[in-house]
Amino acid sequence: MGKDGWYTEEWAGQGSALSLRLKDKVHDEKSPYQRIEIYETETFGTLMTLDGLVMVTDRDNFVYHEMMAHVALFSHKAPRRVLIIGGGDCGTLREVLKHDEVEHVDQVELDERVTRVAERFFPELCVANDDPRAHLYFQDGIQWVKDAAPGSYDIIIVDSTDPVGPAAGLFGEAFYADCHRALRPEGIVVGQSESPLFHTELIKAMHAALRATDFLDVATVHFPQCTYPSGWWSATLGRRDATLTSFREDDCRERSFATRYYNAGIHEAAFASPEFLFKALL
Ligand code: AG3
Repeated sequence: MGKDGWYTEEWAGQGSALSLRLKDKVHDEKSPYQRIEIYETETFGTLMTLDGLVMVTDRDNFVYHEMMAHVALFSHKAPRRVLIIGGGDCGTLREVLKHDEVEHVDQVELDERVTRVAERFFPELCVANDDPRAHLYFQDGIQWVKDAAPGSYDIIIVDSTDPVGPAAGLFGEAFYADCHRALRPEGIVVGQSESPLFHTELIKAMHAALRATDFLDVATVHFPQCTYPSGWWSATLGRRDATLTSFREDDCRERSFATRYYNAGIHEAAFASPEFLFKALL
């Protein structure tokens, strides 16, 4: 907490930053993996940071979590078995479990403390943690996918931090090759892929790595995320054996659960590529 009562995340090399006005710092710990801090902000509710980077605020996390879950799940004709790598705050898990056809979810988060802290300070993100379909493991997700039996999952969601430190391996070819093997035919891997504006090269590299590991179709979806670098965020999907151009539109329109950002119109619109990115990905 800065002396001036603001929390600021500076965006290295981008000459810009995000600041949120704070009411209070309510938690600060060093886990074996990282520093976990919780603040009460004036207008964004509770804020969680990991090693000083914004992960979740009450006010805008719904956009990210809905896009990480529903785009992939409605793109698949029968998503039954889902793997979430990371996702310790459990917001993505909550969205995945809204789908009645999902029978089994493994969530593999490296740092158990992130989940315990989320249970205390973001209880609404953790409401589904006791769902009998949810299985929480606290270990290395890269190793988990390496060890997974071929064809274990329909969907793999990589809800990670930035591609530095332990998360770096979640953006590369070796990891995607393991995902390809762990997925059933027509399975989908989706990973958070940073800012289209600030991290174009990363998105380019993810597309190349997914294609190099035999994913038939690769696409990036876009959404606003006002507390992440540049305020504009993305997720990149790779699909085995099928394209990403259609989705279960009727099921999506008639879904039995509430969303606040995602709907059928957003699903279609989110795949539209800005011209600079389209050119970068040619
Ligand atoms: N996923 C974090 C995206 C990275 C944010 N980067 C940053 N603030 N520099 C967050 C986990 C949400 N479940």
